[in-house]
Amino acid sequence: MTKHRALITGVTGQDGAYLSQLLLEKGYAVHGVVRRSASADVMDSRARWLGIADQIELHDANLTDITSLLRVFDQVQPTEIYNLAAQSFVKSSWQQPYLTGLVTGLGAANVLEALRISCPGARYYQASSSEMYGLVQDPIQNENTKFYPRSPYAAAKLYAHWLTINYRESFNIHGSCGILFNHESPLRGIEFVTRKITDGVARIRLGLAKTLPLGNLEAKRDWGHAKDYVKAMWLMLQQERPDDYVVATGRTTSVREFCHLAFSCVGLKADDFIEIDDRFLRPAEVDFLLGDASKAATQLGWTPETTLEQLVSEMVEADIERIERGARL
Ligand code: NAP
Ligand code: G4F
Repeated sequence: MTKHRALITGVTGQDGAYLSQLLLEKGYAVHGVVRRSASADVMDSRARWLGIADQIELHDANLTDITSLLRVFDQVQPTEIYNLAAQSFVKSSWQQPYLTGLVTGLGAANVLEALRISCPGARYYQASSSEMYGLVQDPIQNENTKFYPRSPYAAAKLYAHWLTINYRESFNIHGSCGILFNHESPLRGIEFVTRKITDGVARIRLGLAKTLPLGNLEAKRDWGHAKDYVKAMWLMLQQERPDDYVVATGRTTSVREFCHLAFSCVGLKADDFIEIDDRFLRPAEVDFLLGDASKAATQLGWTPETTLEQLVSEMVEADIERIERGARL
């Protein structure tokens, strides 16, 4: 058996794809949990985009079904478990609060229980979120900043976050939480604002759309590149002691400024195309996020490598190429 066996829940998502790529490069056997879907043809589209689909072993399970997790954990006997699966779209969490609590919150309880029963020595990563800071209580958020969740998603993430800390203290598991600020890439889901913008810019540039409808342009986020952020996840599990870390760039940018950057990549002016559409506003908003990742820098040796300008231009270029090729994703 290969020494390092990683099991990733949420392997079909943005971070699951980049984390798989990183772990394969490091010589891991990579296993992923996938939930059964009628759209099996698009299930591993991100891994295919990265050219690694045939190197990941997929297992049929669901975070809401602990028996399915136990079966997979028993079979794989992972040395590291990365719990990335979630209903991760904040806006949907008001439409589906129960489902969000079940998957994003209680799903983590199922994963932790399966770990405790089946492979208690495995190291565990919990995908916590800067969304938990919500109505921010400090101008720059670090590991000591108080949480103030502003969505059903954030409340569910907070449950999973504290449960991981509780399992660390109760059962001595090696469980770490990465409080990751927003991270994006060409593999980002199309519903999130950055990808919606870069896809919209590409469509307008290619003459396929005339406008870009958006919600709150004044919200500010600390945006980094997903490829950089999965390195921090791995580093957390290589530490002797489990702990919790903020992962962020230390730069905050408004949605409006992101639009300006993206449109300027193709020589256009954002103000000529943006339309405000109330359907994209939220019942409660997280107005401002800005992370202080100095603990990750000092203890993990992690710093972000990609600038916002590089991220935006990579995303715009990828969307133009994707549309020109007629590719799905
Ligand atoms: P994502 O692209 O939305 O991926 C979510 C993954 O969870 C998908 O693989 C999805 O599978 C899977 N999933 C959903 N419900 C499931 C269930 N019931 N059982 C099993 N799998 C299920 O998310 P991401 O951007 O990669 O983020 C990874 C994790 O980090 C998430 O937990 C997210 O909440 C958290 N996070 C993300 C950010 C960010 O900025 N990206 C920041 C902080 C924290 P399907 O393909 O079948 O839908
Ligand atoms: O891209 P978003 O949907 O991401 P959000 O809500 O910050 O959540 C993401 O980051 C979290 C980390 O802080 C993760 F935990 C979570 O899983 C997810 O990955 O929205 C960003 C901002 C919001 O303020 C939103 O109101 O953009 C604003 N926005 C403005 N117009 C829009 C739109 N968001 C979306 N999705 N679509 C719009 O048209």
